[in-house]
Amino acid sequence: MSFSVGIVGLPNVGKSTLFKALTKKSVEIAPYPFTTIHPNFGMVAVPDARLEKIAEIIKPEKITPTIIEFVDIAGLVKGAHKGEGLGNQFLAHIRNCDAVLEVIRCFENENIENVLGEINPQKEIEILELELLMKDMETLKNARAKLENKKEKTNLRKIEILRKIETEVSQGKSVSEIQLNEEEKSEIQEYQLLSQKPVLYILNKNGKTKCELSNKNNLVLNLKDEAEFSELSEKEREELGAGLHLDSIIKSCYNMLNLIAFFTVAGGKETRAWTLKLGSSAPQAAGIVHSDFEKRFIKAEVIPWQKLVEAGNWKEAREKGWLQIVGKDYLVKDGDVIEFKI
Ligand SMILES: Nc1nc2c(ncn2[C@@H]2O[C@H](COP(=O)(O)OP(=O)(O)OP(=O)(O)O)[C@@H](O)[C@H]2O)c(=O)[nH]1
Ligand SMILES: [Mg+2]
Repeated sequence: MSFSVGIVGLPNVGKSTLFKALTKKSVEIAPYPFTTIHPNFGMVAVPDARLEKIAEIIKPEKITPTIIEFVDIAGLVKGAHKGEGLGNQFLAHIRNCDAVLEVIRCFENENIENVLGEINPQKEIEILELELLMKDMETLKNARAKLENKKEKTNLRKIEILRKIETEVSQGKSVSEIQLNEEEKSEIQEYQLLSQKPVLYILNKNGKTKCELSNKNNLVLNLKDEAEFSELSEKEREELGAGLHLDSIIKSCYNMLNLIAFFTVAGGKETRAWTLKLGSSAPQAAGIVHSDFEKRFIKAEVIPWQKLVEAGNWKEAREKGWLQIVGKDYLVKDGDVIEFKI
């Protein structure tokens, strides 16, 4: 299981440039709108200093980081929910993602068409938000109409929930901003509503353009530099004094998805990081390592990664009594090193 993050924004804002910097895949990047039509998919290793530290003491044959998927999606324009531009198809690709990176154009360059006609992050965000909201309205309406047509009493509660959310969305509220209880959340889960997904804004800036966003989760970067620097070796970057910020993007995505990492050492052969939703149990973690393991889970040995590093190896940790034996109810913590017993 891997989590995926969709790269979204108006045409010609630098989405593919960001994708290339993150994934090192060569994709088409051009100074005209709608260069990307079909989505590009790429897997990226999640940087984690803890994995390196564990590997230093375990000295495995192999070190495997956990991964996150990025999807470079076609540019969206006003009216996309009605099929303008590359419209609906594009919205379907966002639906399949767990979180969204919105690239906002803050660089000036008269040779690269600015679809908005000006640099205005707030306005750009409003266009994007409105399209996602309109699409969600449509999804909610269709879902409700379908249930109403069936005339089954069991649907009454769900219809009520859909109507409530529809009303709030029609007033311009993102689904992520609406207070929902567990029942409501679970009733709408199947629709994968677009405005419910967590968002990180990337302000793509160069030169002295003033570009700020208050009270939104955002990073200010120069994506063209990031893409160019990502092709250099670490030594070349040092000489230029060019820092890369891609790690902070990847980590921010990880955090906004409420993900945690746990580690396995496979008896010393492979030191590996895995991704888990915060609040998952030990058997669920086992199921990520191997689909069979969730059912066959009996117990597990667990140690916080710092403790393992301090002990120096697994055997020593056991002798010190630092390994905790846990059962099915144990909730995995970020940074746990786990050995499953099946
Ligand atoms: N000056 C400058 N140019 C940039 C920057 N980021 C991207 N560009 C250029 O802007 C143009 C569009 O970049 P793309 O990455 O193709 O943009 P996109 O958002 O994927 O565009 P579509 O796929 O058409 O929606 C290219 O010519 C890039 O080289 C930047 O930070 N500064
Ligand atoms: Mg593109």
